Amino acid sequence: MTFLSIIIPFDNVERYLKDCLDGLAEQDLTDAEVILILNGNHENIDDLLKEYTFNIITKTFPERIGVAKARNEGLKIAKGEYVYFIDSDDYLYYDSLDKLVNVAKSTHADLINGERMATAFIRERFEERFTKKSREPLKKGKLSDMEFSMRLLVGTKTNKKEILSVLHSLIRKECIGDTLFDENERFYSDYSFLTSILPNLNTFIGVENALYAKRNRDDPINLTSLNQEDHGDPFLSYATAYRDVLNVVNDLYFKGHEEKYKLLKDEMAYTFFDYYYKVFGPNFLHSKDDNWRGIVFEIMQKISYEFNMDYLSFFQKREIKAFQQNNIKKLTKFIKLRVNYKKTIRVFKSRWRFKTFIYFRYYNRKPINDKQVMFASFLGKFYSDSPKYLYEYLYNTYGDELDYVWVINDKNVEIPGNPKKVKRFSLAYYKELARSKYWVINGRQASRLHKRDSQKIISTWHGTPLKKLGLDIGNVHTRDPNIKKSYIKVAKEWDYLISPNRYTTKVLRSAFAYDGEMLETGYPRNDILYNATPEQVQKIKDELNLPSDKKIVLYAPTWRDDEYFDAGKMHFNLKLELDKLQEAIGDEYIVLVRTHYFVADKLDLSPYEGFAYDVCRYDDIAELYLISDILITDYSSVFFDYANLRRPILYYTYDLDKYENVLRGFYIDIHSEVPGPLLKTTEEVIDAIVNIEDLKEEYAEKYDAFYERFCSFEDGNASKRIDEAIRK
Ligand code: C2G
Repeated sequence: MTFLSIIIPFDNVERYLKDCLDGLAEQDLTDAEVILILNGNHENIDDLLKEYTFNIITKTFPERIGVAKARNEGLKIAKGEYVYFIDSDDYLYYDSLDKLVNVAKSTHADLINGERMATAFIRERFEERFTKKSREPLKKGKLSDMEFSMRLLVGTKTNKKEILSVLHSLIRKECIGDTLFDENERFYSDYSFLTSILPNLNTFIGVENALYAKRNRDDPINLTSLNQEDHGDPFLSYATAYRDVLNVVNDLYFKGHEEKYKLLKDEMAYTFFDYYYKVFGPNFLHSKDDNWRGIVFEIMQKISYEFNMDYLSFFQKREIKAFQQNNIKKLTKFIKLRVNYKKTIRVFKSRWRFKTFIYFRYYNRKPINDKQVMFASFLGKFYSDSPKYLYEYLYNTYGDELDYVWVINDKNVEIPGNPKKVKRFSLAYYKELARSKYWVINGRQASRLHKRDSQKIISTWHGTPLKKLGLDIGNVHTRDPNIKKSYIKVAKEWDYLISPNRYTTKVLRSAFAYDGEMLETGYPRNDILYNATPEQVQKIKDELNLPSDKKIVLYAPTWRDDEYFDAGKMHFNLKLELDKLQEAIGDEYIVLVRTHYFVADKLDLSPYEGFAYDVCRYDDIAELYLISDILITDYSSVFFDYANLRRPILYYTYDLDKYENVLRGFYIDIHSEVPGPLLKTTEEVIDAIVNIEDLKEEYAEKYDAFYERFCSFEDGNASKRIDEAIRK
């Protein structure tokens, strides 16, 4: 006998479905059937399904039939005593479904449900969000079973806009009868379905700590979910749907079952009010569209009579009364008062908010200096990369005709020409940012900044991508699950994006959804690789106090998305065994170790004095390329630049499988297309260095092809070409 039928409509994104099925696999599904409705063409799904041992029944529709019809198809074949709906992009956490099933088996209640939480994290990372932001109880004090269940039915704490949801509820099949979802309703079919079966449901139980993760998709451009789709005016559509549901509930209310409907109405009103108060109120204030304001005022006015005023505070009551008194002026005054009060408190509580406030309200209203260019490289950590070389070109060409500002956190760093130096996120930084006609940056600007219309952003980016980037990454393993959205938002503000080769042009367009102007000029940071004189190279060595009788190996690995202390602060485990290396090649070579600029750990290389040198804080890696004879890297973009020198490159890829298949994935086939060997152990690295001449020969042909594809735009004049293109 099947106890439970789990119905999953699957539309797209296999990796989301994997999270969903992985969550189910952790539940006890011995007397359950999983009904997967494949909605649209999915060729490779069978391989994924083979990974699971529970009973999966699939039904395929080659065309996209929509969630409502997919669920109906599931209902038609469901044999379980209970039905459970889960969406294919959502997932369960711990034993949440087991908890519901246990209650169902012991009570046979009509509806048993748990809590839904919205999150952008992948399943593997959900715990961090959950444990970091420990949840407050939904309502203080003890709730009755029915009260708690109604509360869970109505809204997720993090997604107030949802009115009623069938997700994460075990519903007795008998109570559903022949009721189906309305297939003409694209967004709100849950509402009519639930209100239709409500009269048949008498016993409700809400279960604590049974969590269901409602996924906020991480890429709103390519993978929009129904929830994230444009519903037209969000408040209007929400308020209209709310009013419709309310009408149905009111109707039922007067036909009996007072307790049930009163509780439901109160819960709905409570969530609706919360949305009104937090999101809609401020929008109402700031909208410039009086017509819209009039329409929504009217809708809110009707709804305002339904609120249970007992739940509201003194200030909240004032606003609702203003609706009831049809007094839009009074309402606007009240909203203004509370919004401004809240803003002021927030601004004075946090330093960065205060500075941002000054930036927008004061600096951004002053005139722009048309001659001013502001440069920043790697978050103000270094004087380096393409911004450095573009700056030097402009300074040498135009001298004092332009005004220059450098964002540099260590003001002792020497910069030729004495530009104004500001520390990132200092008040002076905001002031100069607001005045500068051009911002030259090599990464993402902070998403809270907004350039003015006449300001121009020249984004040089910082490397030919090997590892997948931005929207092209599958699951995001970093600390920030919303990183994809931030990529899109930030790239929209760029006016020029610099590309070193055709391949990068294509990648950057897709990774950032960028459709602005692309300058395929080569990288300013590589100009020096063509222009440096032997004297300049010797000077770099001398300044670093390196022995002149040894050859130099530069070890420059990248960072790992899943090794972090906090956002942007990464760990690095040095896996290259320097003792072995020193013993084997120490007579002939020294090693420069340079971790990625995200890495926060400090290296202790003191045991290898005279052999290994810490160059992590050295500003410009291009200068390190120039002095080194061999590069060892892994998945870092450094090898694309280094290849301009046509010197040997070794890949120390000890964690290749994980990096390639779990963390990122690559754009090119690292196994066949890179111009050097992939090495897994220190011994292999030693062997490669000892036999470097043979390797050079072995890789000569591949190196030529690689150079042609990735370096052929470079000739030492990229900065000049950028200047010309922008001046034009
Ligand atoms: N870099 C460095 N030292 C390292 C690694 C990187 O100075 N040990 C610098 C190089 O200039 C490199 C740039 O930082 O080109 C970007 O580093 P990647 O390791 O490629 O990693 P990431 O910052 O994630 O950028 O399109 C490029 C990608 O965005 C990768």
